[in-house]
Amino acid sequence: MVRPHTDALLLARYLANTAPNVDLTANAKNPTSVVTAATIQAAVEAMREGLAVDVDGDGAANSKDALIIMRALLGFRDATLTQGLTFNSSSRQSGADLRTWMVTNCGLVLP
Ligand SMILES: [Ca+2]
Repeated sequence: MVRPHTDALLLARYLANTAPNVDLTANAKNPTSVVTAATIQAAVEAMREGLAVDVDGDGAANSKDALIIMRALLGFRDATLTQGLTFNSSSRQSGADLRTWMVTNCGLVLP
């Protein structure tokens, strides 16, 4: 299960981080998880390079995408999902389009 307070938080931290090999899992990892920080970083880098988390379709996987994923996992919809975000060059800009893309392409089960 993908959770906003662990998985989405880790994604946000890693997508925003510019320093390699930093453990960004402090207070953000499920205590029962045996996945290492290095494994998480490798997974996020693979998603970033393949644009697998380019939710808005602007050609970059970054903090904006992580925020959209976190909001969606928390149940945000429609205008609340996109409030305060800029989508100048994004191919997906509406809350409905973003949610559909995450369900279809990321396999997320959204509330
Ligand atoms: Ca993006």
